[in-house]
Amino acid sequence: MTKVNEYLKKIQSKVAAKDDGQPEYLQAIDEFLPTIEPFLEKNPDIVASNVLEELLEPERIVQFRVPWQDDQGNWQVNRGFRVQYNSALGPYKGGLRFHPTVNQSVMKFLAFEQIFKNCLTGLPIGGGKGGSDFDPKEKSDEEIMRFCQSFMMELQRHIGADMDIPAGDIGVGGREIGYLFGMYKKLNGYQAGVLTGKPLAYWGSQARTEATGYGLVYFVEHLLQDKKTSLTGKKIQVSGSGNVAIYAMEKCQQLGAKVYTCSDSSGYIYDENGIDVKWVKEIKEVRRARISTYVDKYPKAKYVSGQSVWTIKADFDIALPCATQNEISAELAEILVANGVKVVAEGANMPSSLAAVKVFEENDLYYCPGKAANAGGVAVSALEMAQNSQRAQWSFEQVDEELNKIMKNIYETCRDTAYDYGIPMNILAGANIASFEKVARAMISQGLV
Ligand code: NDP
Ligand code: 2IT
Repeated sequence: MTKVNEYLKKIQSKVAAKDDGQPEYLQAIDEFLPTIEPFLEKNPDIVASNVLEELLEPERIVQFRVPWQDDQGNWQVNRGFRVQYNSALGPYKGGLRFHPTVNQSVMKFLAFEQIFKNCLTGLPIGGGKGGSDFDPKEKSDEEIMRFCQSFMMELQRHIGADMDIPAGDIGVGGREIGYLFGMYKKLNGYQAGVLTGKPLAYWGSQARTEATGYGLVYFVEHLLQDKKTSLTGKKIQVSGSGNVAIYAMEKCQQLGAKVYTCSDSSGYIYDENGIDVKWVKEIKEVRRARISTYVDKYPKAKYVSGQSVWTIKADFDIALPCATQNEISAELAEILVANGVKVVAEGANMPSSLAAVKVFEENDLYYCPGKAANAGGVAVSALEMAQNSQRAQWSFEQVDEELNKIMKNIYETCRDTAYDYGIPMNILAGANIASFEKVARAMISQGLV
């Protein structure tokens, strides 16, 4: 074992001992640490500084009680979180997730990934994440409003336009951001820049709704162009049917690819004629209904209840997981490989298990990790902050063009960094090394704080 390898193992076991019982967080760390080994070998000053161990400790974690009243007058209580992980490159920035599976482990893995993702955008933002184990499903608008107001009553004391800027994630979209913003304003006065993903009327950014999905597809298009091909005619498999999935499907179709699948937590749709994205928008954004109702309009499409979309055995070129963490196990990854998939690009955060990533690497797929491929959402959030500071609102075309440039830059940074370390097309290692170097050097230059 080399000295660096020994050092990494020591750090890994320290974190494992301290954060025992946080499997998602430990998974993110286990995925990260081995990939930076070649960088540490060449940069002994970073090892000597022990900045890595400092980086693995979140700067601050806030946990709080969120009491709210349901429509029947019952008192309900949920748990709220904000993980302010790292501010070396700017104020904490990252989404809020409302989902029953939210706990400290999930919040920490998301915040950890966010540090490196935000760094890759090249914009001045640190890493954070927050949320609650509140389940927005089947709640009335009034219940959502009361919950968001109570959540913000506490969160407001920890955030600020130059301090920590939340946005959306699973279960948090324009409606929730609106209620959260209203309560923040009541308590602190109007500050446009305290949340991103705001509706356009009160200074949200054009193209923020589309940004994660569009950005994901731009990333894939830049990779394909590099390999002398394009999305035209490609067969695409998508999971999820929320914000990221919808706009990924839309952009794939605009660029000439055909999308056959989408899903929600109840089951999946396989439409041989290609998914009708407008109809999915109607189902999910307007009716807030289940994806099973897709077949009401397209009775020839197949709906399969209770199964993962990744169990489908058919010809596909590209897989875009856009639902949630660990949706692809090693077994499902083997099916993707057998289907002929050549590119896996993650719209979701950590949708592939560690064993699945290993399967992709062993079979020479182009594996594009979430922290690189789904950075478009937070990148446009940072552009929203810039617009809010300027008291200006840019056009859709201007934001979209900037988004595409940022995704190209992220792709090239990952590619070139991997190449420099003798691991060509290891986009995961390229992403981790390039962003770790920048964050670690910023931390060292700011001293032990
Ligand atoms: P949405 O709430 O809009 O949609 C989430 C989708 O994923 C729904 O179809 C949902 O189905 C499905 N899903 C969620 N949890 C589960 C689960 N445990 N099992 C199966 N399916 C599930 O969220 P987003 O589209 O915003 O987020 C999707 C992913 O993209 C997440 O991993 C998020 O962290 C990531 N992401 C989001 C960004 C953004 O800007 N919004 C930016 C970067 C990454 P159902 O409705 O049945 O729950
Ligand atoms: O995972 C993510 O990058 C997001 N949910 C978006 C965060 C943001 O601040 O826009």
